[in-house]
Amino acid sequence: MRYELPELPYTYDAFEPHIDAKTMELHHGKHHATYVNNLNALLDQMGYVGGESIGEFVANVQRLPWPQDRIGAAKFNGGGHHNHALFWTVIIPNGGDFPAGALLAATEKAFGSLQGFKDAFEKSAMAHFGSGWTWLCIDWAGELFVCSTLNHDSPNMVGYAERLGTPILTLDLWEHAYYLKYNNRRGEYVKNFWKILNWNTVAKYYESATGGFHV
Ligand code: MN3
Repeated sequence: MRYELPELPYTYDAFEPHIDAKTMELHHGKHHATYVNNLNALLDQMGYVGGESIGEFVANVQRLPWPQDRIGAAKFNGGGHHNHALFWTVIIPNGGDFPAGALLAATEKAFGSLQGFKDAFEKSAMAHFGSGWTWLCIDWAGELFVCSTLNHDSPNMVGYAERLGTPILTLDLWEHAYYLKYNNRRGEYVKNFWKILNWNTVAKYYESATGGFHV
């Protein structure tokens, strides 16, 4: 079985006014769907027999015994599927509570405070040039770090990531994620992300990632 576009557990208008319904509809129904379709077509074309999770697929994409341009297409479309699939799970209507327990303690250890984390995340998102993603990850030593990646690269891509880590939170920085509503005002979009963030899910990812390093 090939990869599938995940169904969303909320409606397209669930994030108004922070993310508008039209953006959600195009983002999930067109952009994300296209990455899934392109990835599946590529796997068929290359006769790929896999079946691993999309996280495992992108982590090991460099090792595919394919021509470089095909690996590039797998990285782009596989990353597009992987990153969006994660993104949809870390947002929730009426979110914006705060981390608790082990995740809060780790956040304070790595960034000084919750506000320190938010500042670092916003700074990374604002400093990133062009399309990409901003991440909160956990590294091999269990330490949290923030980074941004280009296009659909992700921090779990062995051989591509500047600092390898397991992503537990991500924000889409592509203009298709915000341009209809925010135009060029990426900063406003990033600030409003805190209002729809699902910390409960991030905490679950944190607990699962600290059970052992896996990309
Ligand atoms: Mn997107």
